[in-house]
Amino acid sequence: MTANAGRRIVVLTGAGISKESGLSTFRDADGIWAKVRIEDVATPDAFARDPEGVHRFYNARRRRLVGGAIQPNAAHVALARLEGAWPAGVTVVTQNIDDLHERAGSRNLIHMHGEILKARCSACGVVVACTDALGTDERCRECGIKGAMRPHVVWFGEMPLELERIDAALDACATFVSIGTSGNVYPAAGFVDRIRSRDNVHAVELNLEPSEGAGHFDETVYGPATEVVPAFVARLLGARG
Ligand code: BJW
Repeated sequence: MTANAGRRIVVLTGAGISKESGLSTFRDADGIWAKVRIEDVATPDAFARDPEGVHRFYNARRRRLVGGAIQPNAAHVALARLEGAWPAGVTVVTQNIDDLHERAGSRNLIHMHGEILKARCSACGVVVACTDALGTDERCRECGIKGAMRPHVVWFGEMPLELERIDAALDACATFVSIGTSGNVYPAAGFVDRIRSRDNVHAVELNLEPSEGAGHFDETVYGPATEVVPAFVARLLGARG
């Protein structure tokens, strides 16, 4: 373990961390993109063309998430434990739109691709909590416009959220840990390169299999997140000295 004990950690998570909680990944053989086309559900054009179809896709995923069967797993819990025990600070940057990190207890958390349990008015920009189905009949509580409420998620071609805060966290971290992401989607896939431009930053990949950018990490551990993440956190906390 060469991570610098006592210094800031940034953790990037992707769909793989929630897989063992029962949520599908995107690009695995049984993933979401094997069942629906990106162009039909995850672009602004798709929403303009077929808002009801896009709502159906997100309503089904939202219903599952709040239904009770989907719970944080040992990997989410381990990261919350790390945040509580690491005085220099831990920032979790998640690409996931589920709420499993916060349910596990993570607090310093950035949802760079948005949150499925929020809706946003595309007319006035207001963001509201949303645990029920959305539809084109919905009226914005703020501006009153009908049909403009959309899932508060980041589609292809849209700007990810809180990039300035993420850049600041990446620039200040001593350890960068990437968990359960295939490294296919930018800008998240480029974070490891960004931190590589500084000296003394340790980059770790924890994933089921090597990601697209596996060669850019100093340390790699492959296995299910519920096994490799708790073991990694235990090792990190044990090495504090
Ligand atoms: C396990 C496991 C277990 C399994 N344990 N591990 C060229 C052409 C056109 C566009 C582009 C281009 N180059 C770049 C772009 C931009 C584009 C992009 O990256 N496209 C690529 C496809 C090429 N990006 C964007 O458009 C982004 N915006 C943007 O770039 O704005 C401009 C900008 C300019 C300058 C600076 C900054 C920005 C927006 C991207 C939005 C992505 N949205 C989605 C949908 C969100 C809502 C929803 O959930 O429906 O986000 S797509 C989908 O992919 C979702 C995810 O967050 C994202 C990443 O996926 P993730 O998490 O990596 O999942 P998988 O399935 O790919 O991988 C899972 C991994 O887990 C695998 O490795 C498994 O092995 C592993 N695993 N089980 C541990 N048990």
